[in-house]
Amino acid sequence: MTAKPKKATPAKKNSKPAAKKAVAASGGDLKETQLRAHRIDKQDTVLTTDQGIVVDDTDNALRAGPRGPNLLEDFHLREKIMRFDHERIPERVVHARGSGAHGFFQPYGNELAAYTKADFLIDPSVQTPVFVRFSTVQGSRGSTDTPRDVRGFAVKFYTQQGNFDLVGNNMPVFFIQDGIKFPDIIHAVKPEPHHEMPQAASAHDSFWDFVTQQPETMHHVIWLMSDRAIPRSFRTMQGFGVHTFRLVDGGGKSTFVKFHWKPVAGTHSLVWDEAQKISGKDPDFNRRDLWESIESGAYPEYELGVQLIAEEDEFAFDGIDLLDATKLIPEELVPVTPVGRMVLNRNPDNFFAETEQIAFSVGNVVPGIDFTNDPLMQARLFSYLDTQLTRLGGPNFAQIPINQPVAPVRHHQQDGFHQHAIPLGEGNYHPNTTGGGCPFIAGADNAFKHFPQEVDGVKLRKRAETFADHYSQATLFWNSMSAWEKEHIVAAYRFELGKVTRMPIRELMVEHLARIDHSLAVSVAAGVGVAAPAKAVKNHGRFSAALSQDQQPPGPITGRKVAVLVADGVEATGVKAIQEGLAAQGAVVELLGLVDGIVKAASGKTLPVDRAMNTVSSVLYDAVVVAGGTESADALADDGYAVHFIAETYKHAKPLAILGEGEQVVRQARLPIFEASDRPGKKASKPMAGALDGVVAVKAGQKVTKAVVEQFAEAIAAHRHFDRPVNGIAA
Ligand code: HDE
Repeated sequence: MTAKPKKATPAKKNSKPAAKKAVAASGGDLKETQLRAHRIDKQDTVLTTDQGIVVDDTDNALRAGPRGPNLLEDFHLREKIMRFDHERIPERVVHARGSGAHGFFQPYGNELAAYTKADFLIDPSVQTPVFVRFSTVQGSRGSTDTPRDVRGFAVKFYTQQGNFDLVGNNMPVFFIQDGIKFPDIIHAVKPEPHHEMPQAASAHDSFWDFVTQQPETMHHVIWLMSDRAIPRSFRTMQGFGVHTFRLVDGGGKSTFVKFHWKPVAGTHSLVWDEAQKISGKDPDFNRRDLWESIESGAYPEYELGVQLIAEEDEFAFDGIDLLDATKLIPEELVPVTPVGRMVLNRNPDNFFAETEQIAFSVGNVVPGIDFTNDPLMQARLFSYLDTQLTRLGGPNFAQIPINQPVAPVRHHQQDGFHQHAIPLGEGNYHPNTTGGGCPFIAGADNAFKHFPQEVDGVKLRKRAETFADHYSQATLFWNSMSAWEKEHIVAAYRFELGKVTRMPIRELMVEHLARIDHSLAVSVAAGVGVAAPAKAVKNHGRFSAALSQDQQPPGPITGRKVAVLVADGVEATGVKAIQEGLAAQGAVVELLGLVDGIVKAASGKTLPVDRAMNTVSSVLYDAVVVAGGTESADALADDGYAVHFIAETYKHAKPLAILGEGEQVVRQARLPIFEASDRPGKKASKPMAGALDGVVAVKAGQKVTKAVVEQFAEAIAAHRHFDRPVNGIAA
């Protein structure tokens, strides 16, 4: 019997915007071609089993009579259930929660040709396809995007010389110095073994117990307590290779290198209260942002930079051992040279096939890039291959489409689970004559040659003495923060330690903090019920401006999300001016009504509502506009949700535009943005003029001019306005 093909429905969801197609064709196309061969296009096809047998019914199991038992011979049922039972593979033991994207990398010029023979870094005419996976570390695969945590920033470069993986993080240092401590730190931070709590959080006893017992964690932990641990978006966070690598030129000369990614969209974070609320309102917040930016053609972009250190300068940095991953080299000592850009311009077709199955490894390097003796890196060289063997079900995971190099693969490895290739011939060993000696060994020029570093030493288990200082760079970081960054760090320590149930752990942590900075320790102690510590050391006073997020360029407003609160009777001209003005700069502007559908403007026209306010939340937006119009303002002022929306926006230091009568709604929120004599309940009603602390106000009856829109756009670009008095705001 032949089944009739069902009528095909158009593949609407998969159709790509035109702009996207154009870029994908010029960059990232090698991988695109490669993956195409593996895609299964289900359009205009009939349903079959795994064996290619056409199926005539997938809604009813085969049974003996309509009310009878199932029959074992129903191969379609058996296969369907068997496949379902085995859909899950082990999640990554760390970095389980991740989001990925395709793109390309392109060097600006050939400056690095003097340092490396890695073609993809030195040929500006070549766009190398990349796949990037961003991740959190602690939580499970289904956990929230916005915990306080380190973010993974892993890039696979599909170069013509083979795959190079830069498996980095969004912080430039790591918790531990020796890989043998990795299981300990991860056990400590993961949910506690007796009750598997808390999920995606470091605020618990075992993490802080480990931290206080292992002071080498101090530098990374202060980064973790900073807003770097709650990025606004994957588009707005930096990335770091963390370890010192080597670049090796054609003549075999090595130069130490540290890799940096700098986001074009600026380096911006959430605030902690907001991050926690987002975890409930939209746990996919960062994943959605990445996906939507790419779908809309606002491609995330990062600049690759390198810090280069000559081999002979290995010991030139006082107190910094290049092999110690808990230390960074301040940019003031070694500047970051920009060498190329990475653009993420294509979303994966299938989450599991690509983002889940991708396998990164620090060990994947190409000729021209090499390792150092960093003891953290050395352990990683083993770990990634090892974990993937289990996670991806056997040794053939490099054959999974997303992991395949674009460079040809020819070797004598064979068999094992999931062998997809069909190797031809008899010569499956080297040397051979049966296969004509092939594949033969390449000449020195294009082969990977390990840097011939001299190694000599006594076998021992010992850290170098140059690894002993655990506090100076934590102090450097603290000294480099602006006032609001320091406030957020203190609040984070207070929050985290406040969740620690064992007082001795809190006390010990405060003692450690006193070795970083006394004022920091005193402020934290005051919040966690611990006595203020004695002064332990003198702050060295050094700082590095590059470490502060406040010092980073703000970036354009492309992709920032702006909510406009409207109700029936809204003054539409002002809304239109701000909507069009911001959209022209790439912002995503959404009209939020009290209910979905349309609002009737005061002019009689109708405006379409993008979303009903109760389906979203202020924490999902970067800036808010309260529209004018008496009737609209009355309705919004009467709605607790709308008033809360505004109060929360202000509390989280976000830009706020108040148009005309919209002021009434803002007054209802009791924000300290009007002159003291002008607070709610008082008679005077002078709205604030101009932009102060990110608040832009336009008086009733006045036009929303281009200058006003520009002022608001600048406030959005600056991201947050922390000079505001926000403590008294209930939100
Ligand atoms: Fe990882 N790490 N790691 N790590 N790591 C993994 O590999 C490990 C470290 C990083 O999106 C695992 O395939 C050890 C530093 C990222 O797929 C595992 C040590 C840095 C990702 C593993 C470290 C990282 C991982 C888990 C200490 C920043 C996600 C699953 C010696 C430079 C990659 C997997 C992705 C993933 C081991 C330390 C970054 C278990 C043993 C330092 C971004 O192999």
